[in-house]
Amino acid sequence: MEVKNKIILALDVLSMDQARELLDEISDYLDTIKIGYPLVLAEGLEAVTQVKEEYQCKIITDFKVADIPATNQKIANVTFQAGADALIVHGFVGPDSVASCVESAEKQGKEVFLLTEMSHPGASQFLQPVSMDIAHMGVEMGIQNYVGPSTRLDRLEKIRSIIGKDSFLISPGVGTQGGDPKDTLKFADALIIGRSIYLAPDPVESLESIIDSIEF
Ligand code: FNU
Repeated sequence: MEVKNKIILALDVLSMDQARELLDEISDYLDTIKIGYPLVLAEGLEAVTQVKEEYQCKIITDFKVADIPATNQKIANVTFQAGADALIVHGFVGPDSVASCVESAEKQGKEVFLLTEMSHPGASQFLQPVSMDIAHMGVEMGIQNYVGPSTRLDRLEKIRSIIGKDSFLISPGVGTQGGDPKDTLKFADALIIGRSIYLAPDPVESLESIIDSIEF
């Protein structure tokens, strides 16, 4: 996946009005937007369809899918039919659950991102002990796309070494959660950024300064 300016916007606003107000200002800088539960639970899955059509961008749906294979497959099918280009899937549920999403994606010409380790402090308790195993599982399954934390660069580096240089790794946790954009891009292909942009007094200025910090 190609990501303009190496920045994926996490569109965690709670209405389409807020989404449009933000995107009308900053969509020129972006071609990939991540939509998760906040906006979809507030406005329905149509939010995915609408943002994609109105802003001509790729949509990564962040549903962290983590159910049995049969249910995962239904979630993936419905999400891709709504226009999502990619779906973030939890790895800890095991290869059969992940495979059902991969199968759905392949049938529809879409993509799956495998979530290895999360970026928040609590991820160290249960997820961290298995996150490298999840990355290895992804490699064994032939998965191309991964999510890993910008808040623990030593861990992100390890994930990159497991998945290899040709895999595509996107990283949340930049800005508000403490991750540094430029340092994260030593290991990741693109950054996921939400609050540092949409809560900024001037989202354009914030985005431009992040882009400058990456380039220089
Ligand atoms: P911001 N997100 C995350 N950490 O933060 N999908 C993870 O490990 C992960 C995620 C999402 O902090 C989070 O849900 F797997 O405001 C939010 O949508 O920049 C975004 O990444 C980070 O938002």
